[in-house]
Amino acid sequence: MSEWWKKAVVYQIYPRSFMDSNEDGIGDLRGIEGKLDYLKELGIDVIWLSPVYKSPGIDNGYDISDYRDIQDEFGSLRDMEQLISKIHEKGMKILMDLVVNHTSDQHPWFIESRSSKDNPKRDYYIWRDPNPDGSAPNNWESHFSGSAWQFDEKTGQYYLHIFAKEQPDLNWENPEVRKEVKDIARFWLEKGVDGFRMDVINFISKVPGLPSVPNAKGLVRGNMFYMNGPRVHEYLHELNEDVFSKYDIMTVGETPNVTPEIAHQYVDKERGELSMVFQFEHINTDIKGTRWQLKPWTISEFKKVISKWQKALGDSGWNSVYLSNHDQPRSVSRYGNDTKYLQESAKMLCTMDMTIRGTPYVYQGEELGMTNVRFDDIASYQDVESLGMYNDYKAKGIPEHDIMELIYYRGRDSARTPMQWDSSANAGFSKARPWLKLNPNYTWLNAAEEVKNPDSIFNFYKKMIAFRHEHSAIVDGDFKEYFEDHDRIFAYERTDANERLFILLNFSASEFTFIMPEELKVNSMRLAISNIGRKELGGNIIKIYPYESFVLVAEK
Ligand code: TEU
Ligand code: CA
Repeated sequence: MSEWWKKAVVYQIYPRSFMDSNEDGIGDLRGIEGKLDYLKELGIDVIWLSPVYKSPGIDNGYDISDYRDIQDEFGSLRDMEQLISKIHEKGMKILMDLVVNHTSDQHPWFIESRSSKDNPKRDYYIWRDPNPDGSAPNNWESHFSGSAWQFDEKTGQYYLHIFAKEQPDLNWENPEVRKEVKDIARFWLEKGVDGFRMDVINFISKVPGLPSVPNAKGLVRGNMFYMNGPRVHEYLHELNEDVFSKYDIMTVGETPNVTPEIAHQYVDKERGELSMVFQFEHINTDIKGTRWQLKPWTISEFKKVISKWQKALGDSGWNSVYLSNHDQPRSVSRYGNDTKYLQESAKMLCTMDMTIRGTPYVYQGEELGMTNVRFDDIASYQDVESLGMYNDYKAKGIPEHDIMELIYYRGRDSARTPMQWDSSANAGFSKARPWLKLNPNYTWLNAAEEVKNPDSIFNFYKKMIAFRHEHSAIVDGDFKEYFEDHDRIFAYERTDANERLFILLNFSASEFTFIMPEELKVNSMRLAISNIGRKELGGNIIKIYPYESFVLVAEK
């Protein structure tokens, strides 16, 4: 199989917030179809859709009740087939989001499973007796707060849910469950989709006995007992053997808590599992354990993690490259500067994403420099995760102000505010009131403005994507880091048989003089990209501007 995905640039769409075509305030498939030319113009190769299957929407589609049909709000199966063929007609590819660690509690399998202890589907999920005192089988905490176990009156047992109680975990030890998953994958591959993003796929194998986390006070996440569990590689290899390997597709596994060593086990070609994974180390550089325990972010730690992964994967295995998605705050607000240096810092981050080794993912609105939002009160927030934390922390007596600051800094809704298409009512996203409030900055930060402005963030993305497509060293070249100890600059070289690229990124708002060592031979290189309109380097002693980035090229 060709490894076309190594050269591809992927764009993630969060369908609810992308474009509404029928005036109900919710984005939909026809809305996406109407914007394909925008994505084509940007230079995108692959579109990944967050889940659009039938779902009660407790976790915005990550709780699926029918894997073979489309949620009414998004359209019909017919619309989906049409979208797939339109995407292909325009020379792009499409990935679906396969969420199979858990289903919705409204999935017919779960409805049957909970109906009686001897129902044939009982064993599709993870049921356990209560402890003698009636308490939950272990001390695991759900990612969305509270116990990971829900007691079911009818049969007197608890079921496991690592996420919301409406998202019961599937029992992958049951071969019938694995067969169902293969059938679902085949169903979509036969419809022409070009691969899958696989939700929390490293959670599917639980340690037998489901032990409590030792020495814990109260509830804690049982990560060590279900992340990268004992049979996960067996299951993925089986899926690959029986299904994935029969198609020319790509697969990207969402895998929190992986090190490069663990990632190799998922993505090295000879393992026959996945094409690549989303690791979390770089985006967890501002937290201590869970999402809500913050620590200060430093450029030094961030670039250390990025370069560790750059060095570890590439010759064997493959990286995915991303700074944002629907679960993360907006990248420019987090790693750049979303006020004074919005333009410069968004373009600097883009320069990094498009020049390091791996397949880059652009999250909707990132190409415009969309920023985090601050709504005044909790009633404006929708995300099950933020609301779960809010109620939990309220009950613990944490002040309202502190909780809201956490949501502003880290909540998922900032990434989910509707796409900002133009400056008209509701940002051109919908004629009706959107399901989640807009970021008020849409009046000046929007696609219509940026598409026509040659110096916009959008046009910089377009230029960088084209640049990436034209330079083989970005895909295949080595990665070599310079000035490792510098606390503001991240600099590296990408080299293959044809060319040598040198990239410098200033991750800070400071301006300073920098001396380029002679051995870098920068004066014999061409300045190909600058995010501040620089025309030349002009020697070895350079004044570096806030959030400046540039790319130098030398042909061999
Ligand atoms: O996310 C899983 C995940 O581990 C986190 O990013 C999660 O959002 C949580 O915030 C950890 O603090 C995936 C999906 O991307 C997410 O949208 C879903 O809510 C989740 O799985 C459950 O399907
Ligand atoms: Ca709609």
